[in-house]
Amino acid sequence: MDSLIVIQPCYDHAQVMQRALVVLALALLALVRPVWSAAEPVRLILDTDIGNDVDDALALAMIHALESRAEVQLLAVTITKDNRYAAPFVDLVDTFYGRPDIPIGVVHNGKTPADAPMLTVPAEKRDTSGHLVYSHRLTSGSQAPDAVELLTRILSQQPDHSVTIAQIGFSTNLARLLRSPGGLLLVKTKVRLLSLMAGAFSGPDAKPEFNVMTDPDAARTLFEEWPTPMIFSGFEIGLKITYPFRSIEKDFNWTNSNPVVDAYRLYVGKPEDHPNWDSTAVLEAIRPDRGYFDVSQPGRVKLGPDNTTEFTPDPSGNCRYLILKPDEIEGIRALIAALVSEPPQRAPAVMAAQRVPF
Ligand SMILES: [Ca+2]
Repeated sequence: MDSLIVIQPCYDHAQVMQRALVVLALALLALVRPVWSAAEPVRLILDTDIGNDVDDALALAMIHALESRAEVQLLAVTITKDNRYAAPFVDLVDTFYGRPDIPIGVVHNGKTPADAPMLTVPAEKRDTSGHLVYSHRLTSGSQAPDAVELLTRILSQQPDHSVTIAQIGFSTNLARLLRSPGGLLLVKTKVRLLSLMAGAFSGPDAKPEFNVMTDPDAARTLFEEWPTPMIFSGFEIGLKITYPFRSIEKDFNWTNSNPVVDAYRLYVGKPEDHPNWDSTAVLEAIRPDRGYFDVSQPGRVKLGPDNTTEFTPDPSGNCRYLILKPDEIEGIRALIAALVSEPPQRAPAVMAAQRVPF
């Protein structure tokens, strides 16, 4: 008689339970966000007086590099320099970096209306056939919406407490936003951080700073009424975090023409490093958790008698300011230069042309 082979189950009750628990755990893991997934890009609005210094243009190029790395989404650019070429210049930089549809808003009855070669020359630059070297849809700021209207529309469309604003010029637009109907509540609801290049915090010898003293009434309104956390990059920060001229010379071989390089050469006018105040505020806005800088204790900022910025420690205050770490200066300079000079994700809409000579 053939022997009867009884096949026993190869698992018992405890093993069944163990496997069920494993399956359940895997299912739960699929429902939650994996810890290794990328963070959401920072939703950023850039408010700039572009044209008064080249560091705004460097900061804008850096934003495009970080957007290519999915670290930031540039929602809009609003401008506080009341010059017709400021918006076309922003437009042509955005277009050069492959993002021609970023909304642009302009100030009306604003400060510093004077023309600036770093804006007008790239905006009008043509090749030997007469075509624009840097294409742009705006030929004048008059074709762009009002900055406060644009800020209101863009903020209204965003999730609550999701937007970071980098203000790297005067406070004209943001102060007007606060004073517009529903503006304060809109900011309180939608904005999570304001990172601004403004003031000077190096002690009693600190002098009035350009962004503050150009529109002190707006700065006073902003400092007293802005309802979210604010982080200040003071004058003393960008003074040390210069942009290296050797980067202008060596790091842009991937293109014959770059509007930011043109702007640098036109504005600086000689082969030297240049303070890069605005890029530090933008870097902190997009990468606030990297520890590039120390930050002060919380406090409040108010205007002194000569439009200096006076910081008073206060645990309930919404202001802090950046403090340089001496050992980090060279690293931050190199990082910013690498980002600013990074090629666009998509091919730039540029035709061959001569670089702007000194
Ligand atoms: Ca600026």
